[in-house]
Amino acid sequence: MLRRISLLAVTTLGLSACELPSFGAPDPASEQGREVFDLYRGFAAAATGVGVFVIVLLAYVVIRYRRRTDDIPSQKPYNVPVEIIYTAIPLVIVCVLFVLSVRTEDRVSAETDSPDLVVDVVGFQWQWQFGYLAEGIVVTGSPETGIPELVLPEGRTTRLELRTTDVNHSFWVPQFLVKRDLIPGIDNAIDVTPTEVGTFDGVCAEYCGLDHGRMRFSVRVLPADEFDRWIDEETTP
Ligand SMILES: [Cu+2]
Repeated sequence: MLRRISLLAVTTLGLSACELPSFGAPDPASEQGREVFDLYRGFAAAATGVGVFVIVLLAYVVIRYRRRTDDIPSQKPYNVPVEIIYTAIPLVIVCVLFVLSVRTEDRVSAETDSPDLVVDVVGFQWQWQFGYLAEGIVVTGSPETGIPELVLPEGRTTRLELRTTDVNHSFWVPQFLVKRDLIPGIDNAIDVTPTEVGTFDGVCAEYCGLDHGRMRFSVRVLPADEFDRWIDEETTP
């Protein structure tokens, strides 16, 4: 029976490692998002594998040792080898997940020395402003102009410099799977390399007052040549 349980556990873990589902995460639309997506799937697969293994063991114990006679089963208090195993295995799992997390965090937070584009992202109560300072383009959201649009080139790395003029906000595009706070007095930045052309929703992810829920923006990713044309159009008087 134990051999069958181990076989089932190994099969479950093996299967989950081969064809990992998304476990509810959005499809990543950037290189950095892909890193987070893969890490998340690894975590979810490990948790599922451990969960299934525990449930199988519980079911085995409940069925195998159900009360069939009035005899009290063996009450052996210690089993040192088993205790070592069930302490060591979770430790190994936690260490592996920890190392994978640090490596992913390093890659996602890495800032290239030479970004292809720099956009100054300013959050304020309760709108966003996107400034392409080198190109002389500024997009500001307002109740009149509607949700502001951040236009980015596909396949190029854009540095987003994140500032706030009042309270804490947080820049979050769910399909980039990366979120970074805008904190008064702190210069935060993230690099994003979009891999999908399309339009994606963005929101403020840090409660910042009355109209926080309306502090939205959209991101339009264009193929690089179309992006260059967009810059030309925007800068042509
Ligand atoms: Cu907010």
